[in-house]
Amino acid sequence: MQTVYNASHTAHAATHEFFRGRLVPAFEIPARADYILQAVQTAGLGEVLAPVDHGRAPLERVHATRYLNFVEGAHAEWLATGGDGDAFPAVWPVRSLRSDVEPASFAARMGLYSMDSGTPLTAGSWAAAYAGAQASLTALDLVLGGQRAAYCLTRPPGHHAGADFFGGYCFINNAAVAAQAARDAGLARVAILDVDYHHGNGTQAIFYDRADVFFASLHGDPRTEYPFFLGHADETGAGEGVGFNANFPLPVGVANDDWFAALDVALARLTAYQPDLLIVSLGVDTYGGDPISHFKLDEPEFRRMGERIARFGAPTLFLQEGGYATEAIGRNVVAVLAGFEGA
Ligand code: Q9C
Ligand code: ZN
Repeated sequence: MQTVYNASHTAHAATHEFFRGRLVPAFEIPARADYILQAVQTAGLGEVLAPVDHGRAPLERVHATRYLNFVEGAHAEWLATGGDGDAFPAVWPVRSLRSDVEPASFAARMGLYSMDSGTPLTAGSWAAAYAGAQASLTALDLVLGGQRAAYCLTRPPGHHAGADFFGGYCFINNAAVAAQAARDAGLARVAILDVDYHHGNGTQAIFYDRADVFFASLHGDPRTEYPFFLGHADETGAGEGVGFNANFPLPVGVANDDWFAALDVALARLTAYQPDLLIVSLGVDTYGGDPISHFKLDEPEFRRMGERIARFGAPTLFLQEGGYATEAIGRNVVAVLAGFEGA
């Protein structure tokens, strides 16, 4: 399997993030991608390619123009208005407050365009996220060109980012950009399988009222796990999209066979959908050793995951999402990809 590697990921390097109201050392760090790249190369998974620039138009197909403009210029604005280091939001337009009028204040716009304070906006966030979207589109091209599968190695991740907000370490929703690009290339039905520990709220929201992109997600129950405010089982789609969204919230502590039982149910739903392409939001924060997540998947289960996804039988695009057990992340990601290849 070929890997498209976003080498510009290093531009996004936060030292700290807010976690449960405290400033702590950042979890979503450049070393994550370095470990994965090393594991891809050590395993001889296949060629490693650079992203090809597809421009901004594919991003505009899923994100609001005013949001993209904001993220692109945000750090410079932060510095120009007296900030230093990384920027964090601190105020949000919650219920009863207006989000239709864009405020002039930079602090207010940080809140308008975000969902949490756990996502540092750094000097290189836009450059890294933009290049990551391009890497996703390049990996999609490989699959559209006839490859059985391709892997996009990038950070920051994407699945929490909505049409007009960042959060959960995410700025541009790579899975959504790729799914929309696949639709625009003529594929009739695209399925997104999100196996990251956290619910992919951004991806779900972007396609919630559409039948042409099916979103299925296995994740920690939002009653106790981030992102808390979306990801329940009764979210089944809206309008034309009713029946094309499937959430499988699982309790803290879920391990191997229980997780795979839920995967079987999710894949059965997608089998009935008969997608032309499967996009996997590949977070490996389901690993038992993950420092911020609470499932208990053992290392051998990641190979099993790849084998099971291969048996689904669709052309498959793997996109990197979470996974914070930094030293294990490379082994776990490559186990999924090698399992897929070997099946
Ligand atoms: N007190 C991904 O795995 N943690 N994002 C927030 C709240 C955010 C994870 C903690 C975790 C985001 C892509
Ligand atoms: Zn996650």
